[in-house]
Amino acid sequence: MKAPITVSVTGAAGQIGYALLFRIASGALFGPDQPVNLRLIEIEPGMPALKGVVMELDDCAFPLLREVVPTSDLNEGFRGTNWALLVGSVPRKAGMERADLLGINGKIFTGQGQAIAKNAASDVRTLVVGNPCNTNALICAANADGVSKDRFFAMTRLDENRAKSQLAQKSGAHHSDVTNLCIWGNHSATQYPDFTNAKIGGKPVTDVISDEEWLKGDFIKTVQQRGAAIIAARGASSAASAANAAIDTVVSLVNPTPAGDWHSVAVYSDGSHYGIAKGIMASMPIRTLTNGTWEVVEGVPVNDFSQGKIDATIGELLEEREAVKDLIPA
Ligand code: NAX
Repeated sequence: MKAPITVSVTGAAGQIGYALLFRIASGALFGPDQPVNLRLIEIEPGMPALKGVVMELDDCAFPLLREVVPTSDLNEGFRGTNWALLVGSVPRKAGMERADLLGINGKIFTGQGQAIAKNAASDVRTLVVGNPCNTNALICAANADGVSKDRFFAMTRLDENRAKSQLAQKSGAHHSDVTNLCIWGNHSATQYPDFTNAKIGGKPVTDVISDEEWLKGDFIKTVQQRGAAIIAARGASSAASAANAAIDTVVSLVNPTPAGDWHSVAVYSDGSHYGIAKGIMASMPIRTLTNGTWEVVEGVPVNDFSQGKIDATIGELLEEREAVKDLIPA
């Protein structure tokens, strides 16, 4: 029997947590022969609900699930963890400015970064889902002294999956035939779903979908605004699809990327790729080499239209960093 992999999840009693934990416990991250431990982190008001979630996990009697630790203590929550999935954060309330939200959530991620550095396993990798996820991940990485920045990620996979689904529906293809779809930049309404390099059944999207006006207009807008459309329809924000995207992200970071393809995730920019500024967490085309190593895919063509969109979303990330600069140690 393999040694268990420990996964910590913050915001574990929230709606994404509820859609995520049962899939992790049933083997969706690491396969059907890999035991897992779960360390579930909530703030005090969330602990009663978390107790109920743990009772349900017990009642599933998952063969792969070894240990479940519910806690509001960050040191205990990140002890020995191999994967930290940071889902919990404070939602934006009416009247709250974006900068206020950045500041409130930013403080959560300084403490979590420090606790990860102090307690996690030496191979820890951290995926931030809680919004604003790129800048939260930056704060977390900057405060996790001694943990390499290439071990921090922010989730843009939901946006990639949404974009693939839209292209599939428009073309009549199956979404699994859509490849090479990169989300550039921020997980926000400025993100750029790059259709210019995407393929459907191995052919450029622009050869399959001749409606360029739709690609440059409604397609991008639909992907950018999909979260708001889900809220309008469901009365609650995306949860199952967000949990699914978190699982897809980890699976894609653990397994080699199929030849010629890439996946989207925000990584720490060292300033050497596509002219993207150093020191922000920006989504780019990523290829996983082996479990634990990845690289930015080089040479993806960026035309003038794409460059304008990438500049806008990178500009927003730089503004976000400026708004939280006090939380980022030099
Ligand atoms: P919920 O409000 O249902 O759950 C959040 C949970 O986090 C609550 O149980 C709360 O008690 C807990 N929490 C708050 N502060 C915490 C802290 N400091 N430590 C531990 N737990 C804490 O939100 P949910 O729908 O689950 O969404 C969670 C986050 O995901 C939100 O920030 C949301 O904006 C973000 N999303 C990110 C997406 C992405 O693609 N990156 C898409 C979906 C989602 O919108």
